Amino acid sequence: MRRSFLLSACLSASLLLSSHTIAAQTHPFESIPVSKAELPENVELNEEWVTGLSHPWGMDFLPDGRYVVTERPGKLKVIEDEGETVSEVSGLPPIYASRQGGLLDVLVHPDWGMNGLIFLTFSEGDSRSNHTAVYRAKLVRNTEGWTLEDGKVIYRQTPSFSGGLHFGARLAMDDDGGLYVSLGERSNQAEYAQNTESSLGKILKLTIEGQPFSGNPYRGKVGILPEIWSLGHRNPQGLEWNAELKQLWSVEHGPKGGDELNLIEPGENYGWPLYTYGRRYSGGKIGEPDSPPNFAAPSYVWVPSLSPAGLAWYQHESIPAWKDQLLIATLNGKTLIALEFDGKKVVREQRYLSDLDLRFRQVKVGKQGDIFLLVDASKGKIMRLSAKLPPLSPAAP
Ligand SMILES: [Ca+2]
Repeated sequence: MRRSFLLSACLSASLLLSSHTIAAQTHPFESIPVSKAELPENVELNEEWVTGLSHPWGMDFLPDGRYVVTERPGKLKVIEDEGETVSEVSGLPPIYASRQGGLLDVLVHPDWGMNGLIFLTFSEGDSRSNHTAVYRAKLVRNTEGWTLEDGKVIYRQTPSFSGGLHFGARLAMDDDGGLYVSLGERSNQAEYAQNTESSLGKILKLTIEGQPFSGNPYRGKVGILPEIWSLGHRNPQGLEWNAELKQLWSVEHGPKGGDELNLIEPGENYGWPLYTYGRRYSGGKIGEPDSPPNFAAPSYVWVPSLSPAGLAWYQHESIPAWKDQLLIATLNGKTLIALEFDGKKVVREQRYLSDLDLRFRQVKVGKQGDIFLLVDASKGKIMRLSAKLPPLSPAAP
């Protein structure tokens, strides 16, 4: 469905609705069982696969068995030799690293072996005016080491402003080569999530040149940015294209008691700040909990909030307990969540690794089914979960 909402209409709608009250602790997902769980029996945890990272934020895989990882203060690193060697990449653009901003996500183009392309999101500007930017460059290794070449900003979020919060910004790519970017609404600019002439609080679909993708739902519509894929987001920090299901999934930091999992459909409005579970962190009311039919309701909601910041589908055979489940990294929740589905409906939530007392920024699943967990701390690290090798079978008599 294709819809647009003018800012003024949205503001008056929210004023009209503000006299209603909501019960902050009730939501339609309360009956879904939630439990703490031990790691599946065949899973081995390496708590210190790569250490010495400062606030690792995003990670992706190079096709040759290497890895790239971002550190929010502004460094990009290549991991080689299965975690033994970590090298800094030179040639990054100027990054405004302050509060929640800095170097954020990284995505390796599937044809990296041929075109060398990677994409980065980062906060650009200064304390007076800043925004999320999408950067494209070639990641190459020359005689000096790893470096970025031919780099350029291919997209800038608008409007730029003076905050330090809710930059987003994850990257994902679908089978058509469409580049999705999840962008936050910059916190106290919540109404911009409904403003179709701004890219605050939106998920975009771009070409690798940063232009609106050809099949986008709002192309050719007056008063709507053609790069918008979906709108009404607060701070979506998890985004993944599921190539098997042909679905785009996102988690976003909601208000207090309103973190959401969303199945992202083109042209849908996910409601923020008009329709949301939860309340302001200051305690005040925001929107209505129940979405009317022309808004997309979340697939799942966490009450209380856990700050979901990254997600990855597990579709490998090597850890059967998690097959076809959605893994979610949480910051304040300090847990790795596995959601079990019946079709598109969540039917069970299990929470792992809670006893470690660590903030998890991102979870990634490698091509062999290994799981990488980015631990958010100034002395941060990447943990690795792998299926244990089967015991050697006894020699035949
Ligand atoms: Ca929502």
